Amino acid sequence: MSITHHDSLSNSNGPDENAILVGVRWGDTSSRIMDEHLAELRLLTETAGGTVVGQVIQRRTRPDAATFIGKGKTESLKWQAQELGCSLIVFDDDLTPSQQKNLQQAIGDSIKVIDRSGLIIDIFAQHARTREAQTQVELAQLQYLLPRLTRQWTHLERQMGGIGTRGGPGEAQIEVDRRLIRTRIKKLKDELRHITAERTIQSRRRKSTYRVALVGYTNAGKSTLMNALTDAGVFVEDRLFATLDTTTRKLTFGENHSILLSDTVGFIRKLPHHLIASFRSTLAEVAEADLLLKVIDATSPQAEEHFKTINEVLEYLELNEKTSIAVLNKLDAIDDESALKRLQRHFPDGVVVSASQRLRLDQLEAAILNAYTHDFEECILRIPTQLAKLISSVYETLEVKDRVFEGDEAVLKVRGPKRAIEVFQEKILENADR
Ligand SMILES: Nc1nc2c(ncn2[C@@H]2O[C@H](COP(=O)(O)OP(=O)(O)OP(=O)(O)O)[C@@H](O)[C@H]2O)c(=O)[nH]1
Ligand SMILES: [Mg+2]
Repeated sequence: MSITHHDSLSNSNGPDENAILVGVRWGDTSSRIMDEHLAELRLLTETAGGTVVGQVIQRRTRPDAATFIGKGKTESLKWQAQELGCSLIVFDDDLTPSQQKNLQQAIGDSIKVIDRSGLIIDIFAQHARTREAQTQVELAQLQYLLPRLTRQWTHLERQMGGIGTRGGPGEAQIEVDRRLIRTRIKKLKDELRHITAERTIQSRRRKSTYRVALVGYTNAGKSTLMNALTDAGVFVEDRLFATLDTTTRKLTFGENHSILLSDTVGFIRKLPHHLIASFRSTLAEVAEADLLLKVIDATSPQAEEHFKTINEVLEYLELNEKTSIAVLNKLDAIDDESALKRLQRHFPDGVVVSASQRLRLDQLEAAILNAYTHDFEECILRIPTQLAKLISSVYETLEVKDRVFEGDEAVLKVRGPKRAIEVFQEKILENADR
């Protein structure tokens, strides 16, 4: 079984798909929040290649077990979708496999029903370029698909293709049973383990260097900031999920200090858990970072919610305890002074910058340097004097505050990055074992 990957957005979009968005206002959700969530869903739908022609908001206290929005509402939704010439209905909330199946049955084969997770996975499938990203996306797709694989669904897919089914198993696999998909899932997991192992070897080589990772909501400006700080030339675009891979570059500043900076995939509200889990190997740089730069689009009315989302995803990855700096980006585009003030109150230690206009980047570098030196340690290294090379390498890397000789050992009192000291300690032990 294989997955079709598309070379460019334009030829993967196919004919325009008109879409209706469906949002449910639960109990205390304000209408402003609802509008903002649907605006984001619209952006997602457009990113996937659809055109939004209508939206439906329903008030509910809890989801209907069978159809999520209830039988009556489903009927009126069907009617509206037909009136507007839609081929697609997108739910802002996640549907259970059986809700999706029931809705699809009620609405009929000519209009496809998908949920937010299905839409996001579809966008990832369109944007995946490297082998690693493609493997991770395919894994997430198959895990999403597995409980939804009914005759109904496969029949639909054969008829329609397009958003929500793109990149999924194609016509040749329609009769393929669940066991085949499970085998494929296992193979993809093995492949990812392989990629992760390679990455571990790579990262061992870089072990002594302080690591900083950019994290943040999609479209916040992480890649632009990466380029501004390191001239990495990472692809930047005003679209969601432009970056699906990790790029790491060296950043040198201050008195010969160098760190590694990584840019990686963005987060979004309700990011499907399958997708986060599949992207673990891409997110390895985040896992290994000493410092996280949480990049926030300060022009967004949702900035605080975006920050919450970043933390939720990090919590899911069990990386929420890491030292971090909030970076409020797009300073040049903020016209509401009071909004900025409010944000600054919310993030008192946040650094305000403009990545694209390269404003106040020196303040961000100072904050990074501060966190970096905060991580410095002082300790005593005892090195046999015949290891002259190792001793001179200590002098090159660390600050040597004091030196005495005891027998045939040099006793050095050093200060420097924790990681670098640890690497020297390991080397001394290795030599002692010989
Ligand atoms: N006005 C303004 N726009 C910015 C700034 N930084 C980035 N942008 C724009 O914001 C959009 C997204 O930038 P990216 O750097 O691709 O954002 P990202 O966080 O890497 O996004 P993904 O990779 O899609 O998750 C682009 O259109 C950038 O030009 C800034 O400081 N000011
Ligand atoms: Mg990016």
